[in-house]
Amino acid sequence: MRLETHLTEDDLARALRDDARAGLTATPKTLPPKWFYDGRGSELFERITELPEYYPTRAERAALTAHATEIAEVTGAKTLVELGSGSSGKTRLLLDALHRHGTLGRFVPLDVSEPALRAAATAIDADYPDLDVHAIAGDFTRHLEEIPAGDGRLVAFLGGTIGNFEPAERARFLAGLRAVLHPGEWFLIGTDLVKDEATLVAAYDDSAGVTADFNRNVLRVLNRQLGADFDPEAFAHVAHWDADEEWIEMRLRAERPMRVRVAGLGLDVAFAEGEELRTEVSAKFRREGIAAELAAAGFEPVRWWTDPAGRFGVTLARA
Ligand code: AVJ
Repeated sequence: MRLETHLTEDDLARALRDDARAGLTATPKTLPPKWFYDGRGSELFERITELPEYYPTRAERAALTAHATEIAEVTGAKTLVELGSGSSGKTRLLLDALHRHGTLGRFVPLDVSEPALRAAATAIDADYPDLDVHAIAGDFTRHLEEIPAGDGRLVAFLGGTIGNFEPAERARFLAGLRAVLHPGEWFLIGTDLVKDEATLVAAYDDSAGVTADFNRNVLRVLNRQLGADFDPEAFAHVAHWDADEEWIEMRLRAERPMRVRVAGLGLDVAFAEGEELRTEVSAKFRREGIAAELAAAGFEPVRWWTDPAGRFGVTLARA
């Protein structure tokens, strides 16, 4: 197994400082969701995927379980690249199918959380002895060029993580990915689908409060990494469905007026009572919409599947 790091501590620290300064001085205030995922945040996310209300993980797994063999047959992939691989749970469905198909030689997980990446890559390396595991600690908005060269690559971007991008960023990301692939290589993309508001909001505001804890975790990350003095418990978790944008927004609402010192930025941030800090957008998709966005980026959508309940979509597209 090989683990290549494109994220130095310095790099990460600078990126967090830039994001925090820009987001906390903007109106309305925002923070990008990638900073949720320190060790504790990654664990909280794993717990989210097991919550009764959080259907996307199970729904995507159902779709992949039913269609992994077909994915292997259609693509005949030699290398599986996984962007934002996290714990790589669903990846095993693809690895198993490609392995049975007899074409697979290499697995390339890419993730911004090096501890999570190392754990997942080590486990897969042990369980698939004849697979070449080449892990990349990197940011899929910046390090797509670091994907090892080759042909017969299948890039998987699962979990609905593409929903964290706003439309313009999404177009940029898809075009950037298309540019590093050769014609005939493959892209497998998981997208959560538009559905009734109650189901969507419950998935982001579970009764056990795990998502609320996950949301507040970004404040703990800023406290630790930037010497900030946020009181996470003074912020209420908000999950809001924006029907025009067709995305869920997670926010943290200041329950009282606050002045927060961010020592590492030399910055004081004032919150009015009730003021909301946006911490995530999670866009929801429709079949025609994602197909059109893929086509605009130069991909040809060739297969579409959902789980039996039609909650989550998986598109296979050819570069
Ligand atoms: C990992 C980005 C797909 O948007 O559903 C889960 C993150 N946020 N609960 C999602 C998340 C709140 C998740 N993604």
